[in-house]
This record gives sequence, C-alpha cells and structure tokens, in this order.
Amino acid sequence: MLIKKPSDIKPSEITDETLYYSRRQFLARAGLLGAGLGAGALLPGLLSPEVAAATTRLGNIRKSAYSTTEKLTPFKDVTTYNNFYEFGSSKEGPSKLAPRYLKPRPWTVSVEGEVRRPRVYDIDQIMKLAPLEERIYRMRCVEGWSMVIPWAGLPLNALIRQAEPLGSARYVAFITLQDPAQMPGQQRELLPWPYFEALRLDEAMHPLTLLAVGLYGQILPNQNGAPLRLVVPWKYGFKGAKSIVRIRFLSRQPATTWMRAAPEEYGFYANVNPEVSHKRWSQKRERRIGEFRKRPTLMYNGYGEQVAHLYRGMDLNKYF
Ligand SMILES: Nc1nc2c(c(=O)[nH]1)N[C@H]1C(S)=C(S)[C@@H](COP(=O)(O)O)O[C@H]1N2
Ligand SMILES: [Mo]
Repeated sequence: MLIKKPSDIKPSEITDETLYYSRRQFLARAGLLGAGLGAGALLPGLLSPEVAAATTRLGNIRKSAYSTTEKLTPFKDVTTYNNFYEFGSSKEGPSKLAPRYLKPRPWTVSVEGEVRRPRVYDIDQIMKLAPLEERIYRMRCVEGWSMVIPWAGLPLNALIRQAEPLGSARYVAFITLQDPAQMPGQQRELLPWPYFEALRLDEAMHPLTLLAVGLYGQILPNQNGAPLRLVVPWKYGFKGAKSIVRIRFLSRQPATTWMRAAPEEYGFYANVNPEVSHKRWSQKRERRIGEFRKRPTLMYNGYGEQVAHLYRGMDLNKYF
C-alpha cells in the first residue's frame, strides 16, 4: 500500500460534525428523517447543496453505546480520500470513478459455505435483518492515517445467526464484486482479484463487527464500498472489504488478498498494534486526517477492553 504525503491531504471544506447534527435535527423537524429511503430528494430548495445532492438518506438510525464521542472526520474527507484499488491505487481515484461506474442496485449477496441455511439475499433484505444503528468508530489504516466515521449498519452477527453456521465453520470470508466493467481498476493486476478478506468466526460474531450500509446518515457512497462493506474497528482498515457480493463460511483459515500480495507485510489478523511494526514503517503513531501533529496509535485501536480476550495467549508478533 502507498503512503500519502500530508501535503496531499486537502483540508476539508464542508460538513463538520456540528453542521451534520444540526442539519439532522432540521430534517427531523421537517419530517424528512424516519421515512426510510428517499427523503433527501425532497424539497431541494430548502436543503443545502450537499444534502440535496445526497439522494438517499436513511431513516430511523438508532444511536449506539459503542460510538466514540471524538470529533468526526468531515464528510468531504471520508468520501474523497479513499482506498479502493478496484478504482486505482490513488486516494482520489475512487471518488472520481466509483460514482460513475459502480451500480450498487440491484445487488445480491450470497451467504454460503459451511452453514445450515445458505441463501442469496437482496441488499434491501439485509438492511431489514436488524434495526440500523449509527456506529461512530475510529478507523486506522495500516498506512498510518486514521479517521472517525459515523457509519450506519447492522451487527454482522445478525446475518450470521440467520445462516446457522455448522460446527465445522471457523472462518468467514468477505468477497468483493469482480466486474472490470464496473470496476475499471480490475482491468489491471494491481491486486489478485476479487478482493478477499476474512475473519475468525468469533471475531465475526463480536458485537463491534459491523456490516455498514451507510455513513453520515445516508446510504454508502460508491467510493466507500456501496452497497455493503465490512467494518472491524480494532483492525487495520484493509480488513473492511467493500462492495461485498459473497460471504462464505469456511473450516480453514484462507489466504486473504493482502497476504497473497505481500505475505511478509500483511498478516491474517491485522489487529491495530503500535508495538508490531510494519516491515517498512513503525505503527506507533498515526495522522488523524485533518490534524497536523501525529497522535499515538492505541492497542486494538482503543477497543482493547472489548476485544483483547479474543487474542489471549497468542504471540501477537507471530499472528500479526
Ligand atoms: N474491495 C476493497 N475493499 C477495501 C479496499 C480495497 O482496495 N478494495 N481497501 C481497504 C483499505 S486499505 C482501507 S483503509 C479501507 C478504506 O475505506 P474508506 O475508503 O471507506 O475509508 O477500505 C478497505 N477495503
Ligand atoms: Mo488501509
């Protein structure tokens, strides 16, 4: 993965968190939230340009006790500074190309493998498996930058319970769409396609593990992995596969995309850990997008109280 010089990070121009929440309150009073999908297209004259442009807002998103109260990374940065190699390896490529090429609806997700109830879901069925929650999580990329993002989604364990994993199921894989017509980056061998990530079943069942369908109160922008992406906040960002079409239960640990691309540099676990360096750089500090001074990176990205027990007794230098 590449590292961006801080000078390439544009200061954000719109939508800090104060504006976001006051705008949500305005929409709630106007009766525009809570109607499910589609409200953002209404009353364009009353809405600021960014909101009017966001055609599909999500209603009835519950707040979650798992959310951090840290300052949100502005919408503009979350949606224009992306890693999505299916749209090239630059940070700005995905926001330029994904809105034009990727068609996130209609969309199906096949849940398959070592389960009693395999099933092909429509994305709208997945969105109804559990009440949508707002989860404000830190996201730490392995490259050394981080953001705070207000996701909307549901716990992955809600979907796993429906599938009824067999006793033989010990891992869960998340597989991105493979279609070079919709994902022009796949016309080159930048990575082994399709993008493939996986978790141990207990990690996948953890209540923090989220299937995200939105951010900042609207459906996921294409560049952030529409219509469905994984978010595992205590792991490096690359574990969060985007634009998922297949969730497969497995009995053995698979080799993931980045393990195959560079096995010395990227392990299966990829837990955020300031004490275990990447082969080419230290992981002790990170740059929060929008900030100048680097801040210390926290063990398990600050989620140790919730997740450290999953790794008790493991040599984290070996299982990186
Ligand atoms: N399919 C796919 N998923 C992906 C990636 C990718 O290149 N392709 N990049 C990963 C990396 S390295 C990070 S940091 C996050 C970035 O998510 P964001 O752009 O929504 O912030 O997505 C992850 N998921
Ligand atoms: Mo990343």
